[in-house]
Amino acid sequence: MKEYNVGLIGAGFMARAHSIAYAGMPMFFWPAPGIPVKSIIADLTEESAKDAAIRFGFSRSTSDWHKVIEDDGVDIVDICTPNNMHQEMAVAAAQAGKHIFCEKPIARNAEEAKVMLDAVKKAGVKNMLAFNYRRTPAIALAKKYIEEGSIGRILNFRGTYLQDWSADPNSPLSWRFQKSIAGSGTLGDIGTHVIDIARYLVGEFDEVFASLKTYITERPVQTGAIDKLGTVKGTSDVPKAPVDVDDEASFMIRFKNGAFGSIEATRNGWGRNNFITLEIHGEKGSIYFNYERRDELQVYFADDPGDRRGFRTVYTGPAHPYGEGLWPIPALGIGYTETKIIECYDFFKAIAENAETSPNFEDGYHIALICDAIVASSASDRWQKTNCV
Ligand code: SOE
Repeated sequence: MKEYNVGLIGAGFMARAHSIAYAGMPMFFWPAPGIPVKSIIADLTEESAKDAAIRFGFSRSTSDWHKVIEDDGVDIVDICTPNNMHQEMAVAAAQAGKHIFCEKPIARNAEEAKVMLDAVKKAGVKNMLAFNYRRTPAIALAKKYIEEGSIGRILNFRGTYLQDWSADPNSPLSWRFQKSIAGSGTLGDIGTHVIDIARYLVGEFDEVFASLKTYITERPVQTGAIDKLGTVKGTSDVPKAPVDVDDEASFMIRFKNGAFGSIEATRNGWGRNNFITLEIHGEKGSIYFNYERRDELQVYFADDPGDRRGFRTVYTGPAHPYGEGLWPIPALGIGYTETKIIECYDFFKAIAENAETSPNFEDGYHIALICDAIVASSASDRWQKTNCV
């Protein structure tokens, strides 16, 4: 079985999730499409990189990410850094002929994303973005229902992604609140996950009408680069600096196929942790999903006899997409980790079979175009074409 050496850049919580996926993938999916070998990891300092190598199981470490890309033995470069680094790293990796797995969103804006897309196309390397939620078996099952025509032509998509980790004004000004690093706030960070799912299940966006809001306009300055996602609080004696990204992104969508949609995303919704919901209405039925009950998909069929109509709950398990590789009986529990393991499996499969990856940098570029249109719509208070072709 072919081994693929992985070079990982970054050592935060996403790097941890990816490292677990590399270790776990062949344990879940066997025979594996390839064996990930955790070869080298890069972080900001020699000390933190070494620490990460021990913790995440990499053979070597470096404080210079270029070394990961220049390493002849590395087959796959995995980018788990803040968004402002994605373009430079991905272009360098593509030029070195490495396959690329990159955290979402692809970049700060569509211009950067286009440079990345051109680079991977030119180099002919595999490229994938870590929009992991579409790999939740229940969402993959929703896709199956839709493709089979079970709920008919899609009329409406309603999506939410609600969190509360930034609702406290004293949670510090991490890179996620700085436009120069993140590109946008809630929109790029979590809104893009639902945009990815909407494109996956319904289709391409034609135009958007959006409202972006910033509720907490300054936050305590953070010392150190570690992204604690609101778990570390600043205090009133810590100086504050401005937030220049959105806390909340709400937008309506006209899909190219005629469906209508809406998405609301916030990181300031007290009481909501990772509340991704989807409600999809078709001409013949409906689908509902809530990530906080992610083993379940709710489906409703209008052609059920009148006295039997109602949403029914399907518990995902071995009979469902990816189920055979996961757990032997339904409802043992899909978690965030499983979605990352499935994502890793699909990426390795695409490499081994020389097949197309999904979502790839082309998808990422389109999502970036959509985000740019959302920003423009919010500023102009008008519907905005996405320019996705
Ligand atoms: C923070 O909002 C975050 O870590 C996102 O960056 C991830 O993409 C999401 O999966 C969980 O929340």
